[in-house]
Formats: sequence, structure tokens, C-alpha cells
Amino acid sequence: MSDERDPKIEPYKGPAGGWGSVKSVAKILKREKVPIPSTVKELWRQNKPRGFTCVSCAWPQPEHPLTFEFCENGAKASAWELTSLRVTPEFFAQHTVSELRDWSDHDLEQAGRLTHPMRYDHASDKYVACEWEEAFAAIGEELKRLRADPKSVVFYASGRASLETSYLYALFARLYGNNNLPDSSNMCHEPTGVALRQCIGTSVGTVVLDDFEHTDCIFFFGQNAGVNSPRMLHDLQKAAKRGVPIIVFNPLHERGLERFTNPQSPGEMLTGHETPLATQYHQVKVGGDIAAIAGLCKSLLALDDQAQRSGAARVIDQEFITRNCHGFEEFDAWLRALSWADIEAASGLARAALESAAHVYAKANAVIGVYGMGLTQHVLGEFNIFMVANLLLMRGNIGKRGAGICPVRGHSNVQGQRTVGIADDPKLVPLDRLAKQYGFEPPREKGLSTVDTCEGVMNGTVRGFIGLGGNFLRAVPDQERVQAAWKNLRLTVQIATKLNRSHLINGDIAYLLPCLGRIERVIENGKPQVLSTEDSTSCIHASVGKAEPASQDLKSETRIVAELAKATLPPNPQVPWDTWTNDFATIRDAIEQTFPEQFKDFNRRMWQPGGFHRPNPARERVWKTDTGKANFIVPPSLTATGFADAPDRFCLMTLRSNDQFNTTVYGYDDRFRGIRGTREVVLMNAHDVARLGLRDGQLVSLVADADDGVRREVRGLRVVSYDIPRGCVGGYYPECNPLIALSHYALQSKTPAAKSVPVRIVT
Ligand SMILES: Nc1nc2c(c(=O)[nH]1)N[C@H]1C(S)=C(S)[C@@H](COP(=O)(O)OP(=O)(O)OC[C@H]3O[C@@H](n4cnc5c(=O)[nH]c(N)nc54)[C@H](O)[C@@H]3O)O[C@H]1N2
Ligand SMILES: Nc1nc2c(c(=O)[nH]1)N[C@H]1C(S)=C(S)[C@@H](COP(=O)(O)OP(=O)(O)OC[C@H]3O[C@@H](n4cnc5c(=O)[nH]c(N)nc54)[C@H](O)[C@@H]3O)O[C@H]1N2
Ligand SMILES: [Mo]
Repeated sequence: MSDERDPKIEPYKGPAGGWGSVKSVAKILKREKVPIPSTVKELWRQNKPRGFTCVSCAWPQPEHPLTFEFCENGAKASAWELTSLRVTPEFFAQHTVSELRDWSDHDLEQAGRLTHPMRYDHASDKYVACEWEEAFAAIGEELKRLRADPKSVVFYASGRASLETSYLYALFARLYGNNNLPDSSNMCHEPTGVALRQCIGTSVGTVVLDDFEHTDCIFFFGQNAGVNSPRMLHDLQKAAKRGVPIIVFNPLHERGLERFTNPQSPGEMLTGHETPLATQYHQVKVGGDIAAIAGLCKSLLALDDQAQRSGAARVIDQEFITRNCHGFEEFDAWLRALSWADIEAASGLARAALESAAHVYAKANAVIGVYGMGLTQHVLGEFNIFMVANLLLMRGNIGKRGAGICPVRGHSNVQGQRTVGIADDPKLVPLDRLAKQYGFEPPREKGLSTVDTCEGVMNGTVRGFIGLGGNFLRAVPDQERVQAAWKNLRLTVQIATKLNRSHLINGDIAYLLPCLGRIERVIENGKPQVLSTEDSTSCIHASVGKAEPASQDLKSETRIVAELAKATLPPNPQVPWDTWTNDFATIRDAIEQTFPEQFKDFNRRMWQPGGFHRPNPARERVWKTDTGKANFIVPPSLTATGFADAPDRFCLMTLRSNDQFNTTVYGYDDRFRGIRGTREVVLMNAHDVARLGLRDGQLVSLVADADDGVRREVRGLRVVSYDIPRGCVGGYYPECNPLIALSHYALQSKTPAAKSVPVRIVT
């Protein structure tokens, strides 16, 4: 690994995709020692009808897939799961848990796939092998004891488990007696659900793949498609080739949004042909999108005034607004009262730049607004989303072909987990129907979100934690403080494919339960089973794993959840855990019974090429909001950061590199950003570097600028002069997570504000 840890920082000149992408995939296939022929066969099956759904991002699979419907990062994610490396009981016999805590995130996961259920033994500080029955019985016993206070146990889910497993998991928690079902969405697109329900009456985006073929303008806010949803580049490339303008707002010049060479096109690869993507690129300040979009909307009003004066066609779609919307007058008045000086200061963008983007918007008939973590992870994250909706509603760009709002989801089934009941907010779940279907009284009280869970662990009210995947302790804010309190838990159970840091900080009773991954064959009751997932566009499809399991001792996640429930809960003939796990199709029938409108004819329709779409009222211009209309919503401030500027205060955004999937670090190269061999960097504007008297390569600390008396510090970060707006700095997630105060979150959804963390730079 030493060759990789030699830091090199120099601008990357290539496009997204291209040969760089091929080389990067080849490197990981080699390192994971995957058998090449069978891996290529699996990659060929990725995102295909009758194949498996990629375990990386949630971008939809087209009805007519390419020969290889995968991307650089999807291939890496598959190789990471198909690896021939193994973490066996012998591995655990050789290393104490304390010793493993000194390993990096990369080295822990790189060690290979977990093969056997393990129990933590305090005396030897080691994980020791145990039998499945023993694990289920011991965990069940402890869960029964903790049920004296059913709210003391948390059921976390990370966003990968199938619809079938997720449905059973949510039911388990409710039968146990709580709605403590936080999931990774609480750190991710929770503001999307909360905001879209208020403004357009649905908790998900309105765009489907077909809209990309019929759009005539795309706006991109804070989403890095080239790294985090690279298959989307194919749709963007097609749009760009049709001459569709793509307008980007991002503090960084992300290469994946600038130009692309399609690695699946021999012609493009041989000639080095690059398709330029963004037609305008606006380097907005971190947290400056409310102001930027306000500038766009204000410009539209000016164009509309001008049109009315000259008798030309209106720029604002007044007819749409009158028929469909509420609150436009107030929004209009707010925009008119704003000064351009304030908009420029808060967005960091010039009036002329915003006006030129507004001109393009005004000419387009069907516009898509795409966004990601750059909008959600702020104190005013929900208001960022309201502003995108406001912009789209001004010209009737929701509920027509080629137009709509497009939150790009993270984990491959994170949206689906919510759909089938993994939700801490019981209002989102048809509890009455569950009560009838299963003959019990479901808990009605709001459950714990991710941040609530951390608070509960710190104040002692949470006693037990079950993790269905994920790396909770590495993904959450205020990492060091949460980790310190974690050891006081009575029970920690982690269901996982690979070893990570969250498995090394344990409660009194701790188990590590290894499961099959989605690419692998699932046999239950002697028969192969099929799973299903929901993508970013609310499209549901079957996923068939065929690869040889990493170990004979693995169980499916579905089986593990059912066995834990059986060991914990009194028998209930209305809840047929065994029937369900013997035939997953019966779980889909149960899902259909609970959600008949969403999952009509589930077992048949999931096989349609490209899947089937859940109904989405906003797409039909039916607005299920409190006013019965689509609501224009005025934000309380022009910046989303939640804090004021101060002389030595910087706004830190925590970033993903091109070589990671969340807390899974594949390697130390962030190719597109020109950073190689290290993740310990702080990206700074050259003027700020000079102003503070620093130099490139110098090691500094970041110190959180929160006034709650807690010292939060990350040391040893290398200063890198970078093209980033002044006053803003960038660092990697999860390394910078100790800097985020638990109380620093999006106000309406409690999503940690990981993109605008107030920090100081200390030498
Ligand atoms: N390969 C790979 N794929 C992934 C993941 C991964 O880690 N690796 N993670 C998955 C998950 S769970 C998720 S949620 C998604 C995440 O995918 P994205 O939503 O793309 O998330 P990030 O990479 O965290 O940040 C997105 C962009 O926001 C920009 N940004 C930061 N602050 C602001 C701001 O204030 N305004 C604007 N306009 N932009 C801003 C950053 O420069 C960055 O380009 O990807 C999923 N797919
Ligand atoms: N500072 C900062 N913090 C962030 C973010 C940020 O941008 N900045 N992003 C947030 C976001 S968007 C998210 S989604 C969260 C992610 O938080 P999590 O979802 O908790 O974390 P992951 O890194 O995705 O989890 C990786 C682990 O999942 C397990 N795993 C992988 N595949 C499977 C499987 O098929 N089954 C099971 N049971 N386990 C599996 C492996 O053991 C692996 O180690 O982090 C959040 N935290
Ligand atoms: Mo996410």
C-alpha cells in the first residue's frame, strides 16, 4: 500500500469516464483478487432485467440496458463484495479488538468478507466464533429483558437491505414496541422527504428516466454525478448531445459535471472524444444556494415584467400558478424586496451570472432540477429544497414530461426502505392497516432518528442497538463523543458483510452477524430466492443474486431478521416468520396487502424490464399538501449555513472522494480532484492560504467553531490550495466527522449539517 500513500497533488486534466476509469477499475479487481471470468459475468448481469441491482448508487436501470450497464464505481462496489479475501474466525483469533481499532477504515474492510457469526469476548478482547442458534438465542434473551422499556432499543438500517428484509425489520421493531427505526436517510435525503411533502405533497422526486430524454434544460445543485451516480452521465451525455443546456451550481469544479468520455463507447475511447456537459458552471459559496436561486427567481420576475410591458408572452406561467399553487404573492413580494447586493454577497455569484442562467431557464419549456447532499446537509437544508421547487413551479416545471424535481438518492434501496415502513416518523406508515393485518397495537409515538439515537446513547436512555448494515459510528457527527458513550450500551448487534469500525466498539453483549450480499445466491427452503429494490425514481425491480456465497456459514439478511424476531417475540400465528423466509414471494404478498396502492400485483410487475413505478400524485399535478395546492415557501434567510460570517471562521464541507462509498474507503486517490495517496487534506482558496500565512503542504488542525464548550479537533491535515470560494474549505467524510456538533443539523429533519460546519484553522 506504500505506493498509494505517497501523497501527490496535481490538477487532473482528463475527463470523467475515459481510460482513467478503466484503469481505476482494473486496479481494484486486481487488489481484491477476484476471479476475472466470473466477475465479468456478474458485471454483465448488473442492472439488467433478471440480473441484480447494483449495490452502489440508486440511479435507475433503463428498460433497454447497455451491454455493460455499470460504471466505474459500481464495478468497484461489486468487486468489493465479490472479493476473494476473507475475515475468518482465525483472523479474529490473531487480532484483539483493541488492536483492530488502530486499523484504518480502508484496511478493515479490505481484509475481506466476514464468514462466520462472532461473539465478543471481553476477557480476551477478541471476537470468538459462535453458532447461529446460540447467537439468536442470546440476543433474543437480552432483547426480551430490554423490552421492559421497549423504547430503549434502536433498529438502525443503512439503506442497502432489500424491500423484503426491510419490511420484516420494520415490523419486528413495531411488534417489539417502538418506532426507533433511524436509517441512513436521516443523514442524507431526510430534508427531501420533509420538504417535498410540504411543498408538493410527496416525499420523493417527480422525475423518471424518460424525462431526461424529453427535457430541454437541466439545473444541477450540489450533486456530483461523475462520482456518486456515474451511470447518470449516460443520460446527461445524451441530453448534452441534443443541445440541452446543463447549468451547474457547485462550489467546486467537479470534473464529472464538466466533460465525459463514455468508457463503453469504443469510438470515444479510441479517439479520446469528450462530451462537454455543463454549459454554465457557477461556483456558488457553500450554503449560498438559497441566495443563488432567489437571484434566478428575481431575474425571472424582471423578465416577466418586461414581457408584460412589451406585450410578449409571459415568462411566469401565471395560469399554472393560479390553478395549482398557493403562496405565490408572498414569494413574489419577498423577491422584489431583496437587494441584489445581498444576493451577491450570500451566493458569492455576480448578478450578471445569475441573470444569464435565468435567461436560459426562461427559454426552456421543460426543466429538471437535480440536487444532492450539497443542498440537504445544511441547517436550512429544507429551505434549499423549497427554493428548487419554487424555481420550478414559477414556470410550471412539475408534473409535465421532461420536467420535475430530481433528488438523487444515495444507497441503492434507501428510498425503498422508507416505502415499506422503515421510518422513525409513524405518520409515514399505515399503522392501522398493520394493526389489522397482524393483530397488534402498533406504537404510535415518534421513534428515534439518527441524531436522537446518538443523544439517547449519550444520556443513557438507549440500551440496545441493532444495525442492519452500515457503519453507524463512523457515519454520524460528533464521532468521538458518541463513540465514548457507546461502550455503555448493554447490547450491540451488527449485521454486516465486511468488518468496519462500528464493529470494534461494543456493548456488554455484542454479536457480529455476517450476511449474504445482494450479488450472491440466496437459497431458502432449498429454493433460490429473489429480492427487490426501489431506485431514485420510485421504480421497483427484482434483483437476482447468482454469485457463489463468500462462505457456507452466511445467512440471508431476511433470515437473520426473522430469526432474531422469533427469538425475541412471543409467537403470533398472524406473523408467519417461517413461511415468509421459506418463500420471499409471500413477503411481497404481505407488502402488497399493507400498501395495496403502491405495490399492486407486486410479484408479477417487478419482472417488467426497467421495473414498475409507484404512483406519484405530484407528477399528475395532484397536490397532497395542507392547502391542496403546490406551496411556494419563503425562506427565513439567504444562507443555509445557520451561522454568521466571522473573521477567522471558515465553512467546512465534508466531501466524498472518487475512491470511496461512504465510509468504505476503496483507496487513497481522488482522481478527478487531483489528490493522490492521501485523504488527510484541507482544500482552501489560495487567497485564504496566503492571508493566514500558511503554505501548501503544511500540516494544520481544524477546530470546530461551536460555542458549547466542547473541543472538537482534527489534526494533521495537509493544506492544499484549491479552486474553492474564499471562506469555504473542504475535507473528507468520515475523517472530519468529529468536527460536527451533534446539535448542528437541518432544522426540520435533524439531518446533520455536514456541508456547512463552522471551523477555525489552527497551526
Ligand atoms: N461512488 C460513490 N457513490 C455514492 C456514494 C459514495 O460515497 N461513493 N455515496 C452514496 C450516497 S449514500 C449518497 S447520499 C450519494 C451522495 O452523492 P452527492 O449528493 O453527490 O454527495 P457529496 O459527494 O457528499 O456532495 C455533493 C456535491 O455537493 C457539493 N456541495 C457542497 N456544499 C454545497 C453547497 O452548499 N451548495 C452546492 N450547490 N453544492 C455543494 C460538493 O462540492 C459536491 O460536489 O451518493 C451515493 N453514491
Ligand atoms: N460528514 C459527513 N457524514 C456523513 C455524510 C457526509 O456527506 N458527510 N453522508 C451521510 C450519508 S449521505 C449517509 S447515507 C451515511 C452512510 O452511513 P451508513 O449507511 O451507516 O454507512 P456505509 O458506509 O454505507 O456502510 C458501510 C458498511 O455496510 C456494510 N454492508 C455493505 N453491504 C452490505 C449488505 O449488503 N448488507 C449488510 N447487512 N451490510 C452491508 C459493510 O459492513 C460496510 O462496512 O453517512 C452520512 N454521514
Ligand atoms: Mo446517503
